[in-house]
Amino acid sequence: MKVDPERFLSDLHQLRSYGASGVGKGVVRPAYSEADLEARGWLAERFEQAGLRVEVDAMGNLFGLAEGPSLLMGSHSDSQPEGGWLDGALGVIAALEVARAAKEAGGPAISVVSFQDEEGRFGVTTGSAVWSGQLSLSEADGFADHAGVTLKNARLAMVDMVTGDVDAAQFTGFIELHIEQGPTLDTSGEQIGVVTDIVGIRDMKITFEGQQNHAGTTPMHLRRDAFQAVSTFNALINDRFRNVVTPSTVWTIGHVSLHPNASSIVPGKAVFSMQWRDGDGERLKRMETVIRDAAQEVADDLGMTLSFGPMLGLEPVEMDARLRAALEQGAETVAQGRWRTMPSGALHDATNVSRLMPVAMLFVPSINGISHAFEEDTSETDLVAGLEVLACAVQALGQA
Ligand code: HGY
Ligand code: MN
Ligand code: MN
Ligand code: MN
Repeated sequence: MKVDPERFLSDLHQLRSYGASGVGKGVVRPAYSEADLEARGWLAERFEQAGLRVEVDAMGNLFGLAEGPSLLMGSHSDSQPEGGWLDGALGVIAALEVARAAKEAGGPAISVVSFQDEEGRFGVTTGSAVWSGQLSLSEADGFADHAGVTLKNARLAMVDMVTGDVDAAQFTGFIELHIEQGPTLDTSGEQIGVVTDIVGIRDMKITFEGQQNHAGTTPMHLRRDAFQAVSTFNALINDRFRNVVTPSTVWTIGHVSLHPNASSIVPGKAVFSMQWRDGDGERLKRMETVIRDAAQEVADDLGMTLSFGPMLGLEPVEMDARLRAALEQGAETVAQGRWRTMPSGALHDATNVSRLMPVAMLFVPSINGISHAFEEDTSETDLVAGLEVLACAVQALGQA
């Protein structure tokens, strides 16, 4: 089976043109945005030209299906609000190239998918979470983005593309090529990472409500300042996590909205995202206890009302041994020792798909370890190496 690096790179750059940010190679292609729909329309055409049957489910997950039982490969093509050109897109285009090369070589059968809303405009990996039964469509429909748009309304933009459900039983497994999005491979000078496991995640909204007031006339000791509550809470969890976490545990307050968000008004309300990740499900639970207790303590001390929003959570998953062994064989053939096995600190659609079938993942380096930013990039040599490893692995697996 012979992949075509030029065709692969040209499609990768074409996909980047949908929602190009004009800064570096970055993209702005949130789920269900105009750029996302343009990209999905073009991907559907490319899937068809590759001899794949195009199916789109109610969430907007876009599939290119081979005849009969097939190995599924792919990722997502939506981006973060300030996204990199490769996050997700690499996995979709590499899968398309392997599917084309396999078809040209007379087999094995490879199907391709671009999942929807992996980047969580609405929820965490929403498209593959609904497809894998982790979430119902009606639950997902109730999710809203930061502007208050519901997923139910947003996905109406794709209604003309929807063809129906796609049955997971036709697939023998799922392999996702992705950029590492971290510094490990870039620092070690290795070209390939074969993933061992994907961390688990918890993501929930927390609200502190105090008293909106005049920033000039309200003495400090009389204030019930919602931002003070957030910053006190943050300091408290950082202190208390010390005897719960390991060096690979991460936690992030990435989104804070203050009301009314004006420099001369003591903020009366703060709604913020609390996200934490670790490879150990029990540790995620212990961290949740620390978070809830600390928030309650701060609310009591500062005279705030406290509320917790819905918590989205995914458990850590192990990669499938057979698929991983095929990727390791491909890595050795292509990268001759310049490769390693490693966990994934980022979340991926493979986590949800692992509920339905065996999954495995492959990484290529991110330059300076940067991702979820316009400057995200990977050398063409490493991109092609990742594609070659996928092709080797598919041949090592033989019939899908
Ligand atoms: O946040 C994540 O890990 C994923 O890239 N959306
Ligand atoms: Mn991604
Ligand atoms: Mn991402
Ligand atoms: Mn991901």
